[in-house]
Amino acid sequence: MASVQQNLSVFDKSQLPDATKMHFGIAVAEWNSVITGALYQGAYDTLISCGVSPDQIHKIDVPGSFELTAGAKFLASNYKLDAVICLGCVIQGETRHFDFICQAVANGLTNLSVMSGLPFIFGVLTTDTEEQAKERSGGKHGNKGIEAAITAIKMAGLKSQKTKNKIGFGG
Ligand code: DLZ
Repeated sequence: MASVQQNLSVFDKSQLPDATKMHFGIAVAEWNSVITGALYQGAYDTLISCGVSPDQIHKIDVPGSFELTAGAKFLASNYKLDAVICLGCVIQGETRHFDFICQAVANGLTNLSVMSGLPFIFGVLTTDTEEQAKERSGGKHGNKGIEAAITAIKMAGLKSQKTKNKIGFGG
């Protein structure tokens, strides 16, 4: 329902977990690079504004959104991270590429999250037009890169909460 949707691009830092000791990976797709560059800037600036220092942020570029899963796994395997943010932009074309790419990256990141216990954040725009993508990467609908960074901090915070309270599937 539209009325209950939250625009996380506008956020209250005081409501977020302390991110100052967290480490993040960011995988960025090169396809539609103007859009994904804006998503990256939004995510990076948000992490910095929440007290994360540049050396706690590890970026990798991958050719397209389809490669985000492999890029994210590479980051998680090579750095000690609290969450991995994956940024891409898939624009509907005339062929079924769109469906295959979106499905693959959504499933890939879900599998990585479930298997590893590390949050892998789906910051992929899936739009009909370039205009819609622009509106969501610093336009009238905010910047989904900012939202992906906030989600990463929240999910990483859950992890430390769990560790503190020793909760888990086993009780
Ligand atoms: C091939 C392709 C197409 C048609 N469209 C997009 C797109 O809109 N956004 C995107 O991130 N990547 C696209 N790609 C590239 C694929 O993600 C992938 O890089 C190639 O299929 C090679 O595996």
